[in-house]
Amino acid sequence: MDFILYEVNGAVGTITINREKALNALNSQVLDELNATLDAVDLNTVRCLILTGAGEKSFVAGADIGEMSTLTKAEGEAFGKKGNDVFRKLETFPIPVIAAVNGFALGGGCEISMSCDIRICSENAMFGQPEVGLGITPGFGGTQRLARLVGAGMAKQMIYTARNIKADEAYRIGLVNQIVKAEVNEAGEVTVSAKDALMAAANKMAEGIAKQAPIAVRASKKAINDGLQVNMDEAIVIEEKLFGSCFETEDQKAGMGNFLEKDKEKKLKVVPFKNC
Ligand code: DAK
Repeated sequence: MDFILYEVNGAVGTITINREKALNALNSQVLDELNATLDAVDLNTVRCLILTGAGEKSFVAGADIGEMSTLTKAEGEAFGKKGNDVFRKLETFPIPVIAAVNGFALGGGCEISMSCDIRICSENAMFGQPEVGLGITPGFGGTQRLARLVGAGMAKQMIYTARNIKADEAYRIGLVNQIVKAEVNEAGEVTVSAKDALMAAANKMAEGIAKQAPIAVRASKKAINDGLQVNMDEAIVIEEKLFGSCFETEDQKAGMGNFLEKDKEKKLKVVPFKNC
């Protein structure tokens, strides 16, 4: 692969979009390689994914404007479908995906982060949907996912004005869950870079997820995702069915059994690694 790196550490897989010279902009090849990487994730061992961009400056600076500029209508539709298919694959991926946003997350970059379950970012992160300034609408689900995450009013303001927002504002409106700062010593020297601190925090969160009962985590993701698409009466039924399905797992028996036996040691050993 030219533009995607994939690394597995224990139960955590990290996908890095590696096109730093173009600020990790998404061209067709990046999308194809990302799609193939997701297909190749070994779900028997990997319990949580991290998605990030290479370097310190940019997560993903959007879809590749150079490639898009010459597209015909049919090619534009094909490009849009390619992006939407892989974004949807991320969103519905059986295990959680954490976007570790280092720097720019603009246009398609903001949109791909919103296809992930959780976003954490570095202090220098910048989010935005600048498409209307380029004469297009957000095309990789931005109008839909942004409105669902931060509410219609804030999404409309961001999209209509094409204004980029910094990490603190993204945090304030609920677009990101956490901002991670570089570590600095008393002399003011950076001891851990913003990117390294971000990846350490993303890994800590991913490992925390990977330690939980995997079927219950997957079922929770499905319940939230599917439930948000329907009304509350139907959503509760979705939750009931997924809740019920947990009672056929060894994790549920071991997890509750260990609690009742007050066996914390056993709980740690048994629950996380059964029934993946
Ligand atoms: N595409 C291609 N190349 C990009 C790029 C992008 N989105 N963003 C940056 N680059 C490239 C620059 O061209 C430059 O390349 P060289 O000139 O060195 O060869 C290199 O990355 C470094 O960029 P800058 O020199 O511009 O770096 P600065 O620090 O000065 O500025 C910046 C950083 C992020 C503010 C600036 O690069 C910028 O404004 N980039 C564009 C951001 C943007 O507008 N992103 C949204 C793109 S629109 C669709 C579905 C979805 C979409 C479209 C269609 N369909 C359904 C059909 C999605 C659209 C978008 O994402």
